[in-house]
Amino acid sequence: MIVADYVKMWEDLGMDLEKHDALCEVLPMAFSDVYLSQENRPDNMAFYDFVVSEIHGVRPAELIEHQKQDGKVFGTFCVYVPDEVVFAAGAIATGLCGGSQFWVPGGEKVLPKGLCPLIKASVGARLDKTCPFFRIADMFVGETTCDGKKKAWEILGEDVPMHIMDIPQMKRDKDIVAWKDEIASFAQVVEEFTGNTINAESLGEAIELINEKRKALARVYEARKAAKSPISGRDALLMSQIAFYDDPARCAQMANKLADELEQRIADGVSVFPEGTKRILLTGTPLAIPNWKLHHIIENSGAAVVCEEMCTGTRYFENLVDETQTTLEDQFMALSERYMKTNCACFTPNNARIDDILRLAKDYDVDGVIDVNLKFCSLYDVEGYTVERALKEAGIPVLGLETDYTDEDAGQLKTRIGAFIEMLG
Ligand code: BJ8
Repeated sequence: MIVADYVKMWEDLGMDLEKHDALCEVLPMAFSDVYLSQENRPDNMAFYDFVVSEIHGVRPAELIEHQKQDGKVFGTFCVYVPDEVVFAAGAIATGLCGGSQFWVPGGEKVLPKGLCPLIKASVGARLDKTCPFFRIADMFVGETTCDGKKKAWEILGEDVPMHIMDIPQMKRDKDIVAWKDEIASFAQVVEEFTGNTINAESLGEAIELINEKRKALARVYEARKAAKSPISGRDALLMSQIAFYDDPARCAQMANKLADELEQRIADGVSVFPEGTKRILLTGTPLAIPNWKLHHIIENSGAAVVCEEMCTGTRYFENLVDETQTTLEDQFMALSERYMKTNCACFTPNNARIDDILRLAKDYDVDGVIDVNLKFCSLYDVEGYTVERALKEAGIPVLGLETDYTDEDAGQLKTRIGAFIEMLG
């Protein structure tokens, strides 16, 4: 990791350098273990390797440069928050979900231990001053998706300007309208905070920008459907994770380059896995960077992760926003319609997620599904019952797992995953 040039920047951000050094020491080791040990990786993964090697340097420096030009940065935690509105006001949106155990103890200083690690890590990253992204964001945008997040925002809101979006819990017509109104209110907040006006033209451009990113990510996923996998699950996950905070135009460009290479690999019959490798669909709670634990274990156990029905996966890019609307009101509605097609367990009923999982299992021709739950996420935990029942009824082998960010359960996970893969034949 090249850190020297960034120390001054981190100091200026008020970061705890000593603690941050500890993170900088472990991350490259973990990355090299999970990623650089792989063989025959696509050449275009070099970009993503570079981003990780300077994870707290390059993009934070760009965001700070944007702020120097009077631009604002909004930090978000959920795929329902419409980035389009932020970019339409000349601001930048960046994902902030924490995916490392390193930040969890910091979160546990103010939150109960029995809470999902994603929330604890996100709060800890801010309060412990060990992540530049959490220092840079001028405003945090929370949502009322789950109880843990909803209450954690109250604590984070004491430390940083916070706007909360009130997300409906059902998807009736009136809920789609309510989310449209919530998006319109968010647009007002963004306008006031940035001092910039959002009009139909700027919002239309932002809608196209984010749609292009979705299409590029979708191309990479499309390539993963090939019988000979041109990319490992780990590498595809890394692309998805980085997409949350990279510049959207560059994200689309790099994902398209990667997709070009993968399509060529498919044409040439190149695979990163031996013939007959079992294909796994992962479904469940998101895997925020640098949470690579399950992919690493699954792929080291002789199977391939070919798709993730997760927010760090298909939920992030499936469905485009209608680009044909020409008034703000209609564009807000188009945004609401697209975002409400995403199927998170925070909604009830959530049958469409079951349909998604069955569809993806078929499209990606999987041999089995691993349903993953982050410890203490009761939404996905309860929904696991319906997910696993539907898969069994469809004759698709399924393994339900619960885990967190520690390595404490790695041995047990290896045993269970190994047995599951063996059972696939
Ligand atoms: S759309 S999955 S990003 S809410 S934080 S719900 S894991 S207990 S992250 Fe999420 Fe939006 Fe839904 Fe996706 Fe559970 Fe943890 Fe809550 Fe979580």
